[in-house]
Amino acid sequence: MKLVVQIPCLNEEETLPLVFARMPQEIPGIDQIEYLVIDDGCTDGTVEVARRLGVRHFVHHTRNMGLGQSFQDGALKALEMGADILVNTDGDNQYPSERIADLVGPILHGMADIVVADRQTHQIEDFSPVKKKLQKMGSRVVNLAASTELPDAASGFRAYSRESLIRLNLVTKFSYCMETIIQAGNKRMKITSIPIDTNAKTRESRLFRSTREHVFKSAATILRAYVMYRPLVFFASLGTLLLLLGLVPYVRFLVITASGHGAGAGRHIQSLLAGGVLVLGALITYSLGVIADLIRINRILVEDGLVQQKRLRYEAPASAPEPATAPARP
Ligand SMILES: Nc1nc2c(ncn2[C@@H]2O[C@H](COP(=O)(O)OP(=O)(O)O)[C@@H](O)[C@H]2O)c(=O)[nH]1
Ligand SMILES: [Mg+2]
Repeated sequence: MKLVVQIPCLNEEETLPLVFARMPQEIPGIDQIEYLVIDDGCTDGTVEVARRLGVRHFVHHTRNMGLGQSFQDGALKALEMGADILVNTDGDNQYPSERIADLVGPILHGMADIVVADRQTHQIEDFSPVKKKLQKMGSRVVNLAASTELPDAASGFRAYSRESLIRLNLVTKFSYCMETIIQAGNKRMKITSIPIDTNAKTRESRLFRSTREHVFKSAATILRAYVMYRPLVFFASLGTLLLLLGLVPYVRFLVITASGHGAGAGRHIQSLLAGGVLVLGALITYSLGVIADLIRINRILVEDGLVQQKRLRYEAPASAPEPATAPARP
């Protein structure tokens, strides 16, 4: 059983030694632990520091490509390295490396495909009350879209089984955290969570410059993932809302006309127009839902092909059957 611990890094020379200081050397049930650093266009000494710390495997980006792309490239490299389990942790020492053994436990015991560490954000002193609320709300929306019950959907400290890496196909470049959960949930993978305490903050998050940017980008990612997996629910809800809104002025117009005030009805032509536009909007939205659902079906077929390709590429071919011994000639 091989474990690959992956650390995506954007200029982490100062904190990387802290990440390795408590890295487990042995884990029961794991025969081999390897480390993989994703150099996401680092301009400091991250790579040299990592080499000194004993890292032998790297993915290099000549320029910064973002955390989402870094995760995806690292996951493919881990498959190439023959990882049975991949653990992702951050280079800023936010997560407790010494808990990796607990993180991989549910996968080792066949109880989960993905394990997400719960940072218990309500307890983190560095998080403002607004940030705590937003984290909770974000997790709730992700859980709704993924049919999961995870307390901390934005945590980057996770373990993935080899099978889950083969089946996940990510498309967002910005943040993979939410997308992996929504996709894994919709693909009926088993995702569990273990509580952890995070380490003291070493620096500000570089992923988001402000809370507003964080909320906006996360909401966009969740919405896109939701539309991708449940287009009919999304467009049918929106269409029905428009239809109901459109019926209000229509009904008003009909009531006025039916009540016999013919001259009055002529003055309510705006209601007819507003109703017409909204009902038309509803019909267009329903049609978009049908098209999006057809695209979803197409995506499933494309993904099936991708999964087969990954299996052929990364899974060791089953050993060839022994050649049958030729019958002895008389
Ligand atoms: N901010 C940022 N982090 C990156 C990028 N590529 C890789 N990383 C690494 O991703 C991890 C998380 O980044 P961080 O700024 O700590 O974001 P946080 O998860 O909000 O605390 C760190 O190990 C970074 O070094 C990138 O393009 N931007
Ligand atoms: Mg961080």
